[in-house]
Amino acid sequence: MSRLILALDVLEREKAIDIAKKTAPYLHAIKVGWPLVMNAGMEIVREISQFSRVICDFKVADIPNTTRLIVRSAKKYGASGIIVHSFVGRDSVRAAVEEAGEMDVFVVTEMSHPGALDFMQKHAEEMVKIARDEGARGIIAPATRPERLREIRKIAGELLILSPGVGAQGGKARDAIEAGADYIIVGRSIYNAENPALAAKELTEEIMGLENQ
Ligand code: OMP
Repeated sequence: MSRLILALDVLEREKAIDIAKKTAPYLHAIKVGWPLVMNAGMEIVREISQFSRVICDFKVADIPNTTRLIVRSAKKYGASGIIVHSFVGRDSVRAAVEEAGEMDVFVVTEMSHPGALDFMQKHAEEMVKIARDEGARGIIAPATRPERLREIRKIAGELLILSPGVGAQGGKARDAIEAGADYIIVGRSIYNAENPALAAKELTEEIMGLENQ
């Protein structure tokens, strides 16, 4: 079973469908966010969900009522998961989890880019706690800082850890998996590759190889 999630941040519908179809056999899920939805429309979520799990990366950061409306809409289009922020507070995360029902809610903690050190890193542990307390399915934590990933893993309990930052941002799949990530999120290194299916296949095999060591 693959532990790779493709971040499909391309802007054209046809390109997105083509890459999604070719890479899907090697993926756990496809993450669709604002860049694609703003160009191809929400129908793209329904289309891709015909052959892959789709996680809607909307990084929802709003009051509980608006959060509910966004989660309900993502569900209507067939998403299997949605990503929300927790710095807005536990009531918003709770609203997302309640509205999601069967759909998975993933909570952003410390992000993978350098700017995460300005604010998010200082509060990452509290964000993990909110995700745990409010019954989220998992969290997002940085492959670019395996040492932080390891700390976050210690307090994450049953939460799944989805880890972006492998490849273009400099993180390594091996380091993230060894630090406790359950899934790796990869965008540019796959969708910009000459052969995205091959890139996805190789990464998935690399991760599977780590499990067998
Ligand atoms: P690449 O850097 O191209 O591999 O893409 C990474 C993907 O993960 C993008 O869709 C980012 O928006 C997303 N991401 C991060 O890079 N860092 C984070 O801390 C959180 C996310 C995310 O929530 O998916």
